[in-house]
Amino acid sequence: MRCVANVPGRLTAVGRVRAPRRLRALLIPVFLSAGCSGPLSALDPAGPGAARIERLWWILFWIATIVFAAVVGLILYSLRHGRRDLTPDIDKDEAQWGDRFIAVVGVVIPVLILLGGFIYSLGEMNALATHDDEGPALDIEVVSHNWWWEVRYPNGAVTANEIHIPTGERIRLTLTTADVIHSFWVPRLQAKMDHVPGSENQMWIEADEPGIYRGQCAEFCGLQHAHMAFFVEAESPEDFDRWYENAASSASTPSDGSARRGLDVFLSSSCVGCHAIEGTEAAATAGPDLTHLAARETLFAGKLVNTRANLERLIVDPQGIKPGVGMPPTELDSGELEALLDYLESLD
Ligand code: HEC
Ligand SMILES: [Cu+2]
Repeated sequence: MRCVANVPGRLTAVGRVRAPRRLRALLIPVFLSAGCSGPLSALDPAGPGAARIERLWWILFWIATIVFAAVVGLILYSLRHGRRDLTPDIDKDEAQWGDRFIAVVGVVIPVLILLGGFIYSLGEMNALATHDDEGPALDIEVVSHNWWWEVRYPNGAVTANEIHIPTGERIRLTLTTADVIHSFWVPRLQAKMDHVPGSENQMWIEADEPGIYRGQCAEFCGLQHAHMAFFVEAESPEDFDRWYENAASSASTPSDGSARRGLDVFLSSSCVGCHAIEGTEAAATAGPDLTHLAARETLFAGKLVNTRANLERLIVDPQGIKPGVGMPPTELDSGELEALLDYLESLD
């Protein structure tokens, strides 16, 4: 009793009583992560790409769990039944069995498991990268910038940080960058892929159900990397078509007095040097296209909700909201500012 740990029977008895409770404590993080859902969870797939990744993840998880349990089991077994007498009086037969055991459990089984996992992963990677033979339903160009996403559609529609797609269709994305390396990642839809300076990468995305799927730049790109979010907005094909047609149309020139004055403020301030509004002479591309600004949910790559108050903050103090952002503050008198806001809010 003085020296409990040295008495084998005791040790296992103590171990047997305590193991389940300890095991349960060890499993808590496992169950917590298994319950992972939420907007950025790759284990909560909303399309066929992410579903493949989720399946692969669980297969690897269970293989690792079984191997871990087997190794721990063998350790416990050897603690209990292993030789206590370490004098080199080794029985010859036992030694031979030991060699075979090491060859099978230490070499053959690990090679089979690793090789199987490798081949299966290669197949999945290939499926995630391959496009449809008939060609994609839609080709969208995504140009990443410090720190926002420019989105260009084949019909001429240009938007920012919000990528509308129809559900149930395989959409091809062509990824390029205007500056440094960024990485496009919508965990609930697909694997991530980098935007690399000087080259063009392609990937596909597909969403099963209508919904808003959050994306995030996944390659550190400077001060506001964390505030470089975006959203994939999947809509039924009918809703998408409605959005798509409107998104390609020019901004209507306001007839109403204040918004009309706001257009003049826009065209006579620095704004016109960085932004485009289709249907006006503003055609610069240093900042997001604002043609249908009012139809967007968020501003500044997910940093702000699109409200009048936030639009005002963003014009007066962009550096206070997103320090380092490529947009300078603009000083306007209150009449000009109200008119400009009226105009920006009319861009739906
Ligand atoms: C030097 C270039 C520059 C000037 C001048 C400029 N902007 Fe910007 N603007 C940007 C950039 C770059 C962004 C994107 C910033 C980001 O999200 O990181 C932006 C973002 C915006 C956004 C948010 C758009 C979105 O979808 O997120 C609005 C609205 C906007 N600017 C309006 C204006 C107005 C109005 C003016 C004039 C008073 C102006 N900007 C002047 C570069 C500029
Ligand atoms: Cu980034």
